[in-house]
Amino acid sequence: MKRFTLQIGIALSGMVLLFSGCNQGGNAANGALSSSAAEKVYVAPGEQDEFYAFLSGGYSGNLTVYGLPSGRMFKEIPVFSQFPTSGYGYSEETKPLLITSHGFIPWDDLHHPDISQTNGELDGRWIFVNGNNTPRIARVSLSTFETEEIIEIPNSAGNHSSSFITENTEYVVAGTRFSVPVPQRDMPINEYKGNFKGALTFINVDPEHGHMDIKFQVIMPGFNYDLSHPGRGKSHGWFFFSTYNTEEASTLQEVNASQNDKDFIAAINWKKIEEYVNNGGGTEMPANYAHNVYDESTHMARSTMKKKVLTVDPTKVPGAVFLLPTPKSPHGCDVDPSGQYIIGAGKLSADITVHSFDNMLAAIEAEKYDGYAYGIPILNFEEVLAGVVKSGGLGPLHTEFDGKGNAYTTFFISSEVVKWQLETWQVVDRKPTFYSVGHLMIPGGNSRKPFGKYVVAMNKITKDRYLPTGPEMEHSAQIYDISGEKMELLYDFPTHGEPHYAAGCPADLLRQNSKKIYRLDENNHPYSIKSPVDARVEREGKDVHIYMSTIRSHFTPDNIEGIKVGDRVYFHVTNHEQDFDVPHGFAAIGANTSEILVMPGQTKTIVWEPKQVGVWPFYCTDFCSALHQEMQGYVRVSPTNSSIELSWSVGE
Ligand code: K7E
Ligand code: CUA
Repeated sequence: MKRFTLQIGIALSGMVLLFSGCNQGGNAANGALSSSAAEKVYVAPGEQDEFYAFLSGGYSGNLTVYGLPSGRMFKEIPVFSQFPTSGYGYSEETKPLLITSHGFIPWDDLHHPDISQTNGELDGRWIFVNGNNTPRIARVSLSTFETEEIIEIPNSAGNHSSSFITENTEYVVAGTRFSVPVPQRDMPINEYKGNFKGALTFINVDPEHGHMDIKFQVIMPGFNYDLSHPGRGKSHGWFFFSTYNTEEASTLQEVNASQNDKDFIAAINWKKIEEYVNNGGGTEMPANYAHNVYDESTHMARSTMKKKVLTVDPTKVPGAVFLLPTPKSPHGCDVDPSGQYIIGAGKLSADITVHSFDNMLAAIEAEKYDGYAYGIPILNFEEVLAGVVKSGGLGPLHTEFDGKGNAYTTFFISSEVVKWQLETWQVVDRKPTFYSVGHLMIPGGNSRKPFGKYVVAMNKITKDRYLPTGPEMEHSAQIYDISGEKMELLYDFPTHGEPHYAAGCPADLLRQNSKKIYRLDENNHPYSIKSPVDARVEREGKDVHIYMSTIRSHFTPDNIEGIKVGDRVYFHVTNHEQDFDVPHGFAAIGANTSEILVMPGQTKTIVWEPKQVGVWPFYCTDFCSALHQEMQGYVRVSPTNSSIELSWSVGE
C-alpha cells in the first residue's frame, strides 16, 4: 500500500472506528442469507475447488496457493525468503536463487503475481512475481509449484510496477517505483530533479523454457512508476504505467508529491522499441545483476552475474512513448479485456479516470499535445479521456473485470468494492469490505478472458473479523459471488503476510499438469545415487560428502564414523520413493540451517558443521510411515586430530 495524506489518514482511522463499532460484518453473515452463502463456499470432503488462487504474500516474500470458493490454503511457495518448511533458501541447491549484486538476500516484498498467457488467455505454465525491495522478478513453475528462476533488475529501486506480462508472454515487465541516479553514483539527494531516472525494464521470456533475459530498459524521467498493465487485443504492443511524484520532489513526498492536479499514465509502444533495438538501437551500459536459474534435472540452481544492460532513451524513438494526464497520483493502472480502456485510479480522488486507446491513437495522430516532459509528448487530457466514473467512494486503487462488461474497483479509504459498467461509466453496485481493501482479483481478470464468477478482495486491516491473536493479526481476504447483478459477500479467510495482488485460474488448467514425483532415472544431480547400494561417504580434505538414500523407513548409510570437529559434512539426500506425496525429511542436531524436505526422486543437500565431539543423531522430519520414528541414524564426531577411519553402515 501507498502513503496517504494526513487528512485522509485521519478520515481512515475514523472509518475503522465506525466499522468496528457497528459490527456490520456480523450482521451480514446472519440468518437465511448466511446459509445460502455457506452452500456456495462449501466444498465437501473429498471434493475439489473450482479455481486456484495465488495470493502474493507481501512482506512474507512468498506466494500462497488457495482454492476458491473454499478459501482453503494448499501451499505456501517460498520465493524471496528462506523457508524452513522445505529447506528452500537453506539447501545448497536453492541458496543460489537468492543471490543478488548485494550478496545473499533472503527476503523481499512480493506484490504482483501474473500467470503466463497465450493469445491473451491464461495458459497455466508459469506465474511471475516481483520482489520490490532488492529489485527482482521470479518465475514459478505451475507444474512443480516451485520457484525456478530469479533475475535481478539493475537501475531500479522499489520494483513495484511489476511483474505483468504481455499477452503472449513475450515480456514480463518491471518498472521502478523509486527513481534513482542511473548509473548509481554518489550525488546530493536534493539534486534529484532532472537527474534521477526511472527505468522500465522489458524482460524477454523464452517461449519454451520460460527463461528470462533483460531485452531493454527504457530510461524515463525521474517520476515514481507505480503500477502497470499490458495492452491486449487492439492495444497489444503497448504497455501502460501509472506515475506519481511527477513533481520530482525528493523530500516530504506526502505533501510535495501531491501538488500536481494530474500525474501521468505513461504509454509505451514496446513493439516499436523492440524493433528499434533489433535494428541496433539503444546504448549498452555496464551493469551488475544476478540471474539465477534452477534446473529441474539437476535439482540445482546456478547464479551468474550479468555485466551489461541495453538502455533506451525514449526521446530517441519517435512515436514510442506518450504521457496521458491522469488526476491525483494514480495508483492502479488497469486495462479492460478488450484492450480499449485504460483505467487510472487516482488514489486521492473519488472519481475513476478511463482513457480510451482509440482516442489515444487519434490524439497521437493529430498531435494533440499539451507540451512535453523531458521531450516526451503529453497528450491532451480531454482528447484521450473516455469517461469518468463518479464513484461516490474514496481512494480508488485497483480494478478487475468480469468479461461481461463490468469493472470492479476497490476503494481503500471508503472500504468497498464498487461495480461499474464499461462505456456507460455508471455505478451499478457497491459492497463494503472489512476493512480497507487493497487489490482484488477475479480469476483471469488480467486477460482477454476473465472467469467472472467470484471476486476476492484482499484487505489491509482485520480488526474484529477473527478471534484475536495478540497485536498481530493475519490479513484477511473476502470472497464475493459476482455471478448475479449484485455482489454477494460469501466468506472471509485469513491470508499469509500481506497480500497485494493475486492471480487465479480454473483448476482444470493446472490440475492435469501438476507434477506428482520427480523421476529417479531423470535425476542428474551430481551427488544423487540411483539406488541405496550406491550409498557411500567420501572425504575431500575437510569436506565430507555423504551420498545418502532415503526410503521407507531407513537412511542408508545410517551410522557414520570418522567425522571430525572442523569438518564440513554435506548430506546429499536422495529420496528413492517413486510414489506421489511421500517426502522424507532430514535434520541433524546442531545444524545451523533448517531441515530439508526431499520430494520423491529428488536430491537435496544440507551442510552440517559439527562443533562438538560426541555421537550425534539425525532423523527424518516427515511422518512417512508407521516406522517413521525408526528413521534415524548417528554420526560419531571425533577430535580434529583423531585417526579414526571413515566408515559407515549400509544397514545390512
Ligand atoms: Cu496496491 Cu503493491 Cu499493487 Cu499493495 S499495491 S494494495
Ligand atoms: Cu522418512 Cu519419516
